Amino acid sequence: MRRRFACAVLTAAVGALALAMPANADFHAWKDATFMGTHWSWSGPLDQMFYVGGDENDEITSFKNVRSHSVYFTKNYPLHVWDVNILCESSGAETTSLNNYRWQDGSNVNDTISGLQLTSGNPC
Ligand SMILES: [Ca+2]
Repeated sequence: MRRRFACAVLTAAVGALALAMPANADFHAWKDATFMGTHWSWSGPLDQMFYVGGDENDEITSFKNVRSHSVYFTKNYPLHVWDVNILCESSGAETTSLNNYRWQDGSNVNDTISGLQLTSGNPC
């Protein structure tokens, strides 16, 4: 009985969290650690890779995915078919420093993101 109640509470909490993060919310990133420095945000396009922009390229250090859907990061843009350096961050994911992240090639993610894809689903 207690387990069933806990499960119901957890389900309600997850549901409330999903409602709190609308699909069309912006993805947020900052130039410096701990969400400091220049702030950037993107709301689209959806489901296609795009260049982060000249000022943002190779500068992102912290981020918050407040969307209800996943976001892909790529080290390079455009992404070539042989390029394995892609990360998927789920809804609610955030970090105070991308120095804690590594690409598939082993290199540090900090100050190296060039492409983003805001998905309309939850692939990761
Ligand atoms: Ca930076």
